[in-house]
Amino acid sequence: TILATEAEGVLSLTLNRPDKLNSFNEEMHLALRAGFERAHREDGIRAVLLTGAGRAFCAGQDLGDRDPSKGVPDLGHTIETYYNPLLRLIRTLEKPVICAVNGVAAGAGANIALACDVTLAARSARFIQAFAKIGLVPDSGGTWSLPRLIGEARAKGLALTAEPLGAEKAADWGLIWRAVDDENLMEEARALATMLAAGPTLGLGMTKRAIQAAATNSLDTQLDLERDLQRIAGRSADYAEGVSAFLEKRKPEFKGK
Ligand code: LHQ
Repeated sequence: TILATEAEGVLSLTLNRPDKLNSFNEEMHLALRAGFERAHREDGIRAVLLTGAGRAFCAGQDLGDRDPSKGVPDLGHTIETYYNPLLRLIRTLEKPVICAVNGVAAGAGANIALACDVTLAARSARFIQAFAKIGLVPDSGGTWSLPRLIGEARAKGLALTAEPLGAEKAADWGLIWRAVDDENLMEEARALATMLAAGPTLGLGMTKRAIQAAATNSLDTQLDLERDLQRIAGRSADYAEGVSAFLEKRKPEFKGK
């Protein structure tokens, strides 16, 4: 249910249940989690690229997976067991996570894409906060990320109406990094992931951490955090290499250390 390949420091994870629009069942959840756990564990992995197989990115939870004979489901348990650990793994990974939204991203699928660090989308892709259509509340961090990324008015508009938002508009609004012509999406996403994986990934990881911390920190706390992280970055081999390469007018060779 997940295709995992590694090349040039990039772990590519592809959601692979195309006939179900890559919606999540338990097996896919566990496989995707294992992929992100591997990215946490292995130093050789310096960036992750997440995408979907077929015409969709991800249609959220597999709604056909529910067995009505088992009575009223406890969705809180599903969230606690599967979605929240995944979201925490993505956000706490101190390596860039690039998402290539190749087609429709609905429900939890949309919000997982928004939790990634740099999200590109094919021009034909759409983001749908589908929850409202079935009586649910946005999950996978959507109620946190949407207002932060696009403001409360647009967040509520999307979440209450479940109106699809095209990739172009998503980029204009600041929901994602960039909309890309369909035929160029994967090439651009791979180039970006490879470039970041060859970068000073210790510094990039701390940059991710700092920007995320800003959502809840005061300016004073944030200035202290920047001081502490810069102290660490300043002692890194990558900083020494970056400055040497600059002065010697050559390309730096970063090791992520
Ligand atoms: C699907 C799905 C799907 C199963 C398409 N499941 N089969 C967390 C905790 C616990 C429980 C609940 O949820 C959550 C979080 C969530 O993610 S809630 C939101 C769940 N997702 C949705 O409500 C989206 C449902 N899907 C759609 O609205 C449409 O399929 C979209 C807009 C994604 C795509 O529309 P189309 O391009 O027109 O494709 P389609 O609707 O024809 O779908 C193609 C096939 O995929 C179809 O099967 P079939 O056998 O008829 O070809 C769909 O039934 C199946 N499929 N999404 N989530």
